[in-house]
Amino acid sequence: MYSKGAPEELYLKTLSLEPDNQETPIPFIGNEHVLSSLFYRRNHFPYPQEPSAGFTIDGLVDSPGFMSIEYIQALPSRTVETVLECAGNKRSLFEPKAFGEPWGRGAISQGKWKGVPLKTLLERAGWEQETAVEIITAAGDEGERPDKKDVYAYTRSLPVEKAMDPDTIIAYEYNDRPLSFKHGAPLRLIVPGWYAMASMKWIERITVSKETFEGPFQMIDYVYYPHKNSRKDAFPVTTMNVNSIIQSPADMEIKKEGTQIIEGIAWSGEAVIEQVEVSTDGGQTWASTQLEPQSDTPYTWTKWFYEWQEAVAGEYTIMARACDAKGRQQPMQAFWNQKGYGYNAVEMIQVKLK
Ligand SMILES: Nc1nc2c(c(=O)[nH]1)N[C@H]1C(S)=C(S)[C@@H](COP(=O)(O)O)O[C@H]1N2
Ligand SMILES: [Mo]
Repeated sequence: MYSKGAPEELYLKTLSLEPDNQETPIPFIGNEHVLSSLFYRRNHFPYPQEPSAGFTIDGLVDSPGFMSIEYIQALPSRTVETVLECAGNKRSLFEPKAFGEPWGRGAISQGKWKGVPLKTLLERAGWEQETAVEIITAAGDEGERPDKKDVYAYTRSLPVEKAMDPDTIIAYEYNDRPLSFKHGAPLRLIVPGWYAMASMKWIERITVSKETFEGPFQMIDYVYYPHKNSRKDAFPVTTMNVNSIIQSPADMEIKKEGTQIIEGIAWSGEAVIEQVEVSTDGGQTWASTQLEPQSDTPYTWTKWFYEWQEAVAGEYTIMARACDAKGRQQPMQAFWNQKGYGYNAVEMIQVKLK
């Protein structure tokens, strides 16, 4: 199923310009690979001046050096279709509110990425797999953080296990076209299953390390702090939670009574979506929806539909809840955390039928 609007009639929803943060118009997108021009944008800093035409690989490797884009494109490629979702997607729905970019439901998109498995590149460089603990990637964009004096480049690490996953790739193409600059060209990491802070754009350096990396983008940000004024019980943000969006009707929409189609998408970072249920009576009773999976990959979203027969005039609370093949289900209450990550409470909207 393809988007409802002609692509030239759809636009991103702007949150900020410097840095550039914009949402995908998610209610109008179907099961397709989202156009690069409609793919949400999430940046911590202004765009890098001159992205490098390859990256340096160093640390625990036999042959440190520069891997150029030409070298990488000549290696056997791998293509993965996956959702990227910002960990802050739906942050504005938290109660009490959480500070940060006030994302609605549009900090998510999906598409087809072509590149080379990170594993292949590590092997080419002769990495010391036995001693390696983490793979650190550093990008070309940098700036000040509100909580620190120094200038930081966007840098994060991946545990060796996730780095070794054949679907963790360094991508140079998106939807059969060269990757666009704003989405990380020439080379970006794609880490399917994890929230997208891990999918580093504009890669400049890859370092094989025997120590865990402690930069602010994983020790301060992208950490769940479950309590208001303390760092107690903190743990890192990694895999995407099972989640769904009601695309139509819109929240607070007024419609004519009669049969209604309720539709949306559902996804999970860990397994395929097995079931999506809808309630039209505020959660008292639930009905199964019809699923239209895009493919058998666990990484893309699943489109779902429900026909609400002969609904009569009144005000209704409509809910949707997804369940994945690992039995993970959306909770009624979101897991509140200071920085507002991973919101995945049961989707809830209200409609008035006349
Ligand atoms: N170099 C770099 N990579 C980055 C970021 C960034 O600010 N700089 N933001 C991350 C975050 S938080 C997200 S959600 C995704 C967004 O990717 P997109 O802008 O292509 O949608 O990129 C990730 N990779
Ligand atoms: Mo993000």
